[in-house]
Amino acid sequence: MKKADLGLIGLAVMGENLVMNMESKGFTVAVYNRTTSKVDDFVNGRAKGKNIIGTHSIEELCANLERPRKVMLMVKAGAPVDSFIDQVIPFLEPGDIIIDGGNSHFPDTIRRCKYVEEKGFLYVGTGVSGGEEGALKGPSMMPGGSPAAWEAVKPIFQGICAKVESGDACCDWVGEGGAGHFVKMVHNGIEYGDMQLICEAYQLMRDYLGMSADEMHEVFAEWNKGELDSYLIEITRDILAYKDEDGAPIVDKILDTAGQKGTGKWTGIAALDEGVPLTLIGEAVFSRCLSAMKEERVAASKILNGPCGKFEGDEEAKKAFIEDIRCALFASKIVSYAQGYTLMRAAAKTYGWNLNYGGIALMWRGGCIIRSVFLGKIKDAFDAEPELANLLLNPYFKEAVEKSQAGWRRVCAAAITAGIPAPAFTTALNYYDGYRCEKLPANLLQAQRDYFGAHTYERLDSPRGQYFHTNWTGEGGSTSASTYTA
Ligand code: NBP
Repeated sequence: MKKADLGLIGLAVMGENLVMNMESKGFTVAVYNRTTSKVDDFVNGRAKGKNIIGTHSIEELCANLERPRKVMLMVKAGAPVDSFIDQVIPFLEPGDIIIDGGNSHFPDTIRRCKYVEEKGFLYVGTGVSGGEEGALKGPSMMPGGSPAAWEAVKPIFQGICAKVESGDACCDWVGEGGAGHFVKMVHNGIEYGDMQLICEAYQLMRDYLGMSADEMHEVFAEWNKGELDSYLIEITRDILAYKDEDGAPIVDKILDTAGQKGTGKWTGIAALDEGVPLTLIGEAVFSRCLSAMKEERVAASKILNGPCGKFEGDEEAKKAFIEDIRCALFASKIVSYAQGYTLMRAAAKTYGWNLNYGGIALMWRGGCIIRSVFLGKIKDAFDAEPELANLLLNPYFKEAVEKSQAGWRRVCAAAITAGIPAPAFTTALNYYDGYRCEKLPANLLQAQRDYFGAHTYERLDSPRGQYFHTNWTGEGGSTSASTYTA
């Protein structure tokens, strides 16, 4: 058998399916797994008769690879990745490439890329999105790392990734070091946000409008035909129609406590580090945290009072309110992506990445969990203006928000009045109103900081960068604290 084009370590759901995908596109793949019985199960099962080489040691895996060797890790993020890097390196020659396709935290990828490059090899940290089906049929891929590795991995990655209608690949070089994993992290954060927005729409329909799962299924089916056309709206439509064995909607039987694996949290932390308001994703992460406090919430629900308002209106008014919810979802989603892109722009500056924002939208346009028609519009926006400071300023999105905002405001007001939580809808609206506010109350805040800590302030009637301190009480001296923003 000819040597393999790529060696893959980690035969769990993602690894196995990526291997099957690569093989189906004409690549030969060698595979290895820590628990080697899984290699045997795979080559004697799904991989039987295919151009897939099972190996039982890393040495054997590397010996079976064409040069430059490409060894891809699809293992649990964290220590296993470092451990495999050290196990693989002794069997590599200069120019060989280690690829990490797991959900690694981008600072780890920055560190690993440097480490592997210092040893004379190349490193790629790539986001892979789309779950099991994506891995098999075409994921969205977001590679970054050593630029010299891209030419060698490009034919494989662009061969197996998702394609949009035009045939363009949902995979392109993102940037150096941890850029690929950073973009994948923001993708996951946006996924948290999109899911939370859908859940808020669902709760308003269920609790405020008193709609059944079947009725909501119809609404999501309708929404999926328009501006909101996306994978997450589509699966929500299908979930709402799915019945348990007794014929009742299974969604009604699922415990309302959400899990999370940390990528949303990382995105929020990155935003805090960069000083970028990423409020919607933040609320999405905290909403999962609040949902996880089930027992506490059940107890509190018996103690803490507030309105449990129900919609009072005829069928026509109800229909109009459902359209308002659609508007709230759409406008909030635009805000979420605007915030996510602002974070990427800030990180690009911090880490020296030259990110292609339109290209990133294209990578997310197909194959991944947040895939949607909407991302095509984001690509258009950044293609038209690569230096666009905020998506909200693009003419298409500006108009879309303006068209949606009356309904969006009615939904936020109704949710607050009725006592139904809508943290993502409302934080998005607050961001919109804050971002378009020429004069925020931070003048008072600066006065407070200066009053208690002599932190200084700038004045409207003086040039930027000139700092003043007032002796507010007449008791302090004229010494001020140094002026910096942490
Ligand atoms: P898992 O994240 O469950 O990882 C399973 C693999 O990691 C197996 O090969 C396992 O070997 C290996 N592994 C573990 Br667990 N602990 C190890 C250790 N201490 N040392 C060496 N190997 C170890 O699999 P997955 O869901 O296929 O995900 C793979 C990567 O892709 C992860 O980083 C994940 O976050 C990412 N990802 C997953 C999805 C998804 O939808 N599942 C989507 C996108 C990205 P063993 O067989 O010997 O236990």
